[in-house]
Amino acid sequence: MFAGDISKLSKFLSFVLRHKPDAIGLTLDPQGWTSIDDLIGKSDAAGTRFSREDLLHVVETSEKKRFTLSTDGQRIRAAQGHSIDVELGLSAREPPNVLYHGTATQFVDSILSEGLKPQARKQVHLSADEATAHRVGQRHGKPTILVVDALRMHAKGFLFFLADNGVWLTDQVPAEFLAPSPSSTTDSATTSTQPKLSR
Ligand code: HQG
Repeated sequence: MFAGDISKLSKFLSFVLRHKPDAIGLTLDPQGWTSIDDLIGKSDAAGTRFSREDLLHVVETSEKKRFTLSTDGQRIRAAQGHSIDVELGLSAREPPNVLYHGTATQFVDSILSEGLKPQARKQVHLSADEATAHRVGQRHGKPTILVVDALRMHAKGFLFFLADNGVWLTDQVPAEFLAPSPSSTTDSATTSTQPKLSR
């Protein structure tokens, strides 16, 4: 049984499945999958002990559905959020008319001048609804929601992908397709200074 807080196990899994599998000597296949037995064994050897039941508990209770199980239940991968190279094998699809990106207010000037970039991750993350975008933005400081003119981007040839957990992904969003949401806060209070990976 996992000795710590279950959210710590979730963060550990995000760390190895999105960013640093080699930190515990784990190998992901090109689509980001790894064997659950291997993950448990290598984690244990590296000092993080948890059971298959603990792992399934994290997968099932993750409100963001961060992790996906293979249909045979033997493998696991992060649904999105990678900084390492994986080919998730998602098909490009037509996005809704608009998508949303939640960010910290102090990043907005930079984003509106140079566009939305994936920073440390492989793709930009977009949400289908403003409430989710608000939660994403709050992770970095005082949130501002940006509206992405997604269908117009799509019409111009930009590709959009829908991750296993409902997060929309695209390589970048040029500034011309971005505008602050009218419902977004414009307060200037901020807490963080630089975008950084929290998971
Ligand atoms: C910002 C969470 C300045 C961008 C969430 C963001 C998501 C710029 C930060 C997932 C910029 C990167 C990803 C520019 C982008 N100038 N700042 N030109 N372009 N940025 O964490 O989208 O809990 O890598 O606005 O729910 O915040 O981990 O991306 O603020 O789905 O499962 O650079 O992570 O999911 O930060 O979050 P991140 P994100 P989990």
